[in-house]
Amino acid sequence: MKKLTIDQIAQRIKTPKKTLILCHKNPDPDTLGSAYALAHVLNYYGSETAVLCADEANTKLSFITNGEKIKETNASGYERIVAVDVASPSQLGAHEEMADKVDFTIDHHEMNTRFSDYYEDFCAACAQIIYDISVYLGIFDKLPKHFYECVYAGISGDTGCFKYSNSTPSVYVCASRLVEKGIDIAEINRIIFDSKTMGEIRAAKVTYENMKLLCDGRLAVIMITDDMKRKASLTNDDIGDIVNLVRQIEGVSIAVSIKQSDKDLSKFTISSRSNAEADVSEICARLGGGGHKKASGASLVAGTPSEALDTVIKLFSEAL
Ligand SMILES: [Mn+2]
Repeated sequence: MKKLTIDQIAQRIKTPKKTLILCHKNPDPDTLGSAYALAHVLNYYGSETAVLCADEANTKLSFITNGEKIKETNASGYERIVAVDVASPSQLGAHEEMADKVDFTIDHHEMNTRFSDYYEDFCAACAQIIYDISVYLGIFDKLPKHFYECVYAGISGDTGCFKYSNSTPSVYVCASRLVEKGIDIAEINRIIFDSKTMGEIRAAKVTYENMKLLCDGRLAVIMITDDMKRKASLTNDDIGDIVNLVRQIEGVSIAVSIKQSDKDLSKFTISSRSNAEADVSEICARLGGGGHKKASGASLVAGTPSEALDTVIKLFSEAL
């Protein structure tokens, strides 16, 4: 596991090889934008590329994926495998066993487990690192418009449309150079932030009806069981962002969503957000997960939903 300098990662990228690019499970605009932006850089230097993810991308993000079915990509026959925005092997989901074969990782998570040679920078988005590499290589101006759209989508996604505390001056400098390229930022941001499916609207209704406010309203928890999903006809995409719905409530310091797996009812996925000082990545790390101080996730095995709920409430209320 070697830490790579920007020059070393640039040299590896310049070496043409048939390359498979891995995204993290439940793909968001940053992992997808980073993968497709990196593909453009690799293609520039003669590498053939394909993108693979354990879960299919939300159809509204097809402006990044070009509508490709990235869950169905054939994973064999590549000379090199790389991972973007992937903090640990478990983040590869069903492709976890491929972690051993990864040549290098490009990532921005402080909790990265460094499972391969890696290039890291703890900036707002992994896509910002791909931008930095393109600038270092001197090819930023030579790439197709889709590259600028992908980088912008990744950065806008991970900064909550440039409003989170990770929106540093360098984020705005990078965004400024992307806007200069004439990309349609209003449409990209509308798709990522202001477009909801009817399923997402139903998920919001279920969330507000079932959330629990604890610790004098400072902890908000929403549990979505498989049964609740069935009754309201909710897909995993529909409930993808519910943690942010309860995070909006005034007075809430920590928001947590718990989602029961539809494949294995004893498995629960936890997403957490901190509005204040509490470091949710520390709490998630205790469950074997991780992420950022203000946004982290983990998995939990429990006999029943109420058992999972009790564990989560106990852990997160301790942090308040
Ligand atoms: Mn990211």
